[in-house]
Amino acid sequence: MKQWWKESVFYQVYPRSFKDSDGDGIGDLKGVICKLDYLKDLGVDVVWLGPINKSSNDDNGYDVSDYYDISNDFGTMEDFDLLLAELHKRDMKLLMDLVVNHTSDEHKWFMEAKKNKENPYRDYYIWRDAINGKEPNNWESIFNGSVWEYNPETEDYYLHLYSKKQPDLNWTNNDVKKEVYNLSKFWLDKGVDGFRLDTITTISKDMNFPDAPIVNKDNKYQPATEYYLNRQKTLDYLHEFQENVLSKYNSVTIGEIQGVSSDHALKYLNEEDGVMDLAFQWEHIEATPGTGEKWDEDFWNLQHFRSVMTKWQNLLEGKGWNTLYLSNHDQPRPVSRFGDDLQYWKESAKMLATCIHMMKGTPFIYQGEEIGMTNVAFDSIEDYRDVETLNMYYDESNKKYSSEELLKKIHEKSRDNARTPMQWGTEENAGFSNSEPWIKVNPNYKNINVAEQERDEESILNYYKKLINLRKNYPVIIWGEYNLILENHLNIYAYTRIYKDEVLLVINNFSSFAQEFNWETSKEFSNVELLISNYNVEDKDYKKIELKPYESRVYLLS
Ligand code: TEU
Repeated sequence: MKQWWKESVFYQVYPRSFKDSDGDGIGDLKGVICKLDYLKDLGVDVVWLGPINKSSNDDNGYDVSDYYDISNDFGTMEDFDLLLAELHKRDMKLLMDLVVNHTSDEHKWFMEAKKNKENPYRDYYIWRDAINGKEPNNWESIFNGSVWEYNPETEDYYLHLYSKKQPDLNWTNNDVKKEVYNLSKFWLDKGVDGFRLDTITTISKDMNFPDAPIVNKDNKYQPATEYYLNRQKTLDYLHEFQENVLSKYNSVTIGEIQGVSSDHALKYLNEEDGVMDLAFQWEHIEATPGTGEKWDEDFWNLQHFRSVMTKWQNLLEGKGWNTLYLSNHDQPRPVSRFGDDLQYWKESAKMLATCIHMMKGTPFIYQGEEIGMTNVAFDSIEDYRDVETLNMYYDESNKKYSSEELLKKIHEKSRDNARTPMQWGTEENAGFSNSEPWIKVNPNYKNINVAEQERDEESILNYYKKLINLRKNYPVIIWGEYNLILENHLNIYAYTRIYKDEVLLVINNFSSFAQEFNWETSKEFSNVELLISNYNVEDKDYKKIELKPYESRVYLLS
């Protein structure tokens, strides 16, 4: 089925870190507006804007205190309307983040709810009494510590899966659902083109709140995802949302579906009666497949990545549609994690982009990825801002680690790796702001920045432009069926895409060594065209190639 978002390229803007227009060190909406031509020139069709509503800013906007207003940090509703108009004028679209698993504790609903047990808003949230003078159960928050926080006014506890400033909404309450419908309609009626549903697979909880089994003896609190992730009720709520709101608009809905395995995915994503158009699955970027333990050692490897990508490509063939991404505001920078951010920085950033952009699905570029921005390693915890990172560092159960050990984990995994300011140029603060930014700029901005890469024809930025341009010119890149080849190769990820009588052959060397590519195929093609490569190659032999470190090649065969 043809849908506008299947042929689009999305770009994620993290508003705090994109471009500051008013000199307060925080990115803002006018900053985004002044960079729209840059995005258009890159080939972007849709901008996904991280949360911009009023917020208590404990989790950078993912704690909304007013769904109908814009945070002062980012500007005004007039700025927003202008941004939307300027996007539409350029034939681009806008996707907003919808954060409705929880609100901020400074949202008026919660301010009311916590006053007393009779308050009309009380049931908008989830409350339980203490058990034996302690928290109602042993569930661990995604951001460390207990999921329960004591409220002295009512002498009981409220639930927060994330930080204590992010109380969870009670989706069993019909009034909550109505509020969500109304606020979504407010933005859709303004003309926004869709939503990314933040942490949507956690909206239903097991309301009996049983203790979770003890898997971590050193910790008072235990992972409890089986009681709140991806439950049947979540699907029911999403069907209702679809019926009452989304079906009435030509918008796109993208769910963040952590914890949804591929066996379950079609319930969310099948084109017949799924509950969303697209989804961000997580399996391919999980560090410790299966455990979900973010700060553990990273066991990510090509075999795992390839098998997960292939599984999703095959699963959704003809039934749904994939998102293609390696980075977002919650993940370390892909070139640092999956490539080589030193010796083969340029080659590996381009290789990763090729691997993802030539697959079947809708590509998402996270700001700075298109110039190969890297992880950052601040020496002091004082320079970190992310609530998840800080909570981990100061958590009681992590006292067993030295500060150096904790910083090492943070250098590898912290979400702040993705949140340092966008590197626009060599001027002070990388051209992000003319005053001190809310989080330090990555010191490598003099070498890695947009201005430099606009000048350099061979830059990562110009390579992304070419990839996007190819997608717009070769239907095989959008519609071709994916087939894995060289299934067990230790270092090469190669696949074909087949559409009508054309075959796209995509070859990626994931290692820093030369590799032999040998494709044992009996097929013969009379036309062989090299569409793109991250090295200068003349060679037209697509069956046997001596690949250089991190080399990528894409051939069109017919
Ligand atoms: O993320 C959902 C989520 O589970 C993440 O917190 C994830 O576990 C973590 O980022 C891994 O490092 C969404 C948003 O993308 C994230 O930025 C928010 O903090 C979170 O929801 C709460 O709204």
